[in-house]
Amino acid sequence: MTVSPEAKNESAAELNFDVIVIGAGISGMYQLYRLRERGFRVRVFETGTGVGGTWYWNRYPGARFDSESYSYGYSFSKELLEEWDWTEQFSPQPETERYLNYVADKFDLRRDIQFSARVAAAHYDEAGSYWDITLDDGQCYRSRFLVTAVGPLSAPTMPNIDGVDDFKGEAYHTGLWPKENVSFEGKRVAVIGTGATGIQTIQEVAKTVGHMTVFQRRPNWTTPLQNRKIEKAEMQEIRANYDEIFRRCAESSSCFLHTPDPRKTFDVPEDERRAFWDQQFNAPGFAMWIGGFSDMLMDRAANDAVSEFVAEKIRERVDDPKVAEMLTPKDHGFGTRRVPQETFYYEAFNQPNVELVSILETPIERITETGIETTDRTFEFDMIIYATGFDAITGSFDRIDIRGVEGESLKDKWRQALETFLGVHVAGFPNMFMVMGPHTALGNIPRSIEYNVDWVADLIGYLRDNEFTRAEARPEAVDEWTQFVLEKGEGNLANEIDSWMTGVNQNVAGKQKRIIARYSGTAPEYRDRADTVAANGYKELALS
Ligand code: NA7
Repeated sequence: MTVSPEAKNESAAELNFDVIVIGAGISGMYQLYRLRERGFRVRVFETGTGVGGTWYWNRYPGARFDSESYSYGYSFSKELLEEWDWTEQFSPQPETERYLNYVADKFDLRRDIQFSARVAAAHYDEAGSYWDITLDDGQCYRSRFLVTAVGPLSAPTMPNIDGVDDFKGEAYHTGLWPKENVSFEGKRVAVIGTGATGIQTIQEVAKTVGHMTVFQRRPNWTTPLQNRKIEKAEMQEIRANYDEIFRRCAESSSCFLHTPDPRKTFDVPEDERRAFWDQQFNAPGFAMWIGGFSDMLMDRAANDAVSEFVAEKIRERVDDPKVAEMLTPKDHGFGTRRVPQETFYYEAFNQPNVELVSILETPIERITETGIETTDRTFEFDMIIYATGFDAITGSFDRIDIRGVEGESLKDKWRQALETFLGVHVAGFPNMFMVMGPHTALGNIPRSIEYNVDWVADLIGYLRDNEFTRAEARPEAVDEWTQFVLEKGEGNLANEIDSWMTGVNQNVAGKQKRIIARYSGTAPEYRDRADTVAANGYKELALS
């Protein structure tokens, strides 16, 4: 049954579902599983034609995990852990997408997921205490609760460059990459953007491209990924070790297998310090970033020192000193933006068919029918790849017309001030719960997702068991949590830099100023606080 727009104000007896979940990525799939387990009637709306969210959309060449595969899958099902073999330390997108499809099949999730269903609007009805959800094809559905599982990095943004729509060749945004095979052979390809996505794309496309021109605005610090195959025997060992792996993730500050070294940079003698950095730099994954000295992101001199160490590594690998200089960040220190992981990224710039253009030196003036014009050159291309990122953290919310009590718009509210309770609740938006919303612990995202989803499932279960139909964060709880998040962000050098992590996107109107968009305390501290809220009967929420 769907609710006609005219029938919207009828009684709550007209509820189509207990809970509507937006998004069938890692969060939405698990939320569905948990809620269905408790007997709720759930419907998930998903824009794509398949499950996987990030790992459905980001099928660009070279897309893969930067976290160890076995620390990044679901941990909730022993059976699933028994059955699934990861074949690489850092799973490539096709394998991850297969994994998430396997999960969907195993737990029979698809029957409650409506694909090709983009949620256009979600309006709260105060009289009936329910949410009316409208899809972009006009269908309407009503549910008591709304869970947003929309992802912090799922609203792709094109660059605000004149003529973007004029180009007549092939054009792709990495976050909207087509399912069909895309060939680069013999083609003149432009890549705009050198974030984590651009770097994965560039190093992969370089393998087969005719000629590639990389348009770089600000370079990023990177470290070697050190990917390798996982053989069957090693997978058996990993499997036997899962309890320990997930325990380590749970105890670490950002849920990664890596954890900061408690020592301070300059307390360690220089030789030892360099040996430690060498070891971390050459270790797989985020060892250097997440596993650095404890003051790396708080002490400017410590940050300068580690940055200089990584700069040396760039100079060692890039043949042309001018190109090496261009690839070395000047405007931010190591780790203050998300550190992309690379495999032969720098070596790509030693290829004769790969060129680097700094658009800080020679800005792009416009995109034309046949290519790109900078202030000093005209380039002709067969293909332009936009690796220009996302309207992060709040962007996916902004793209839905979400309205709470008295029709207040969430987008407008957050433009005034980003305030949440535990990153799950927003005052004035009763019965709406966010998984991986702003101000939650992100870190190793699937680990954080599992915690968030369980917490939300417990809350919804509690509301049903106690016959509450309305739950809203109390203003004082929102103030206190927001204050806590702001305090936790103080002194963190990452919060002084423009990046998606600080909510800045020059391509989106109104997102030019830095905000504290993420919770930067530790995950254990986050869980302690959220656990206490639940254990004390959700006193921070007004329940009725
Ligand atoms: P990022 O990290 O936001 O990177 C986007 C890149 O695109 C970055 O190099 C930007 O330069 C560049 N960009 C964006 N807009 C423009 C315009 N208008 N002109 C030129 N260059 C531009 O996004 P990613 O997709 O790489 O990664 C996002 C996260 O997803 C990643 O951290 C992982 O956690 C997964 P800038 O740095 O702004 O100068």
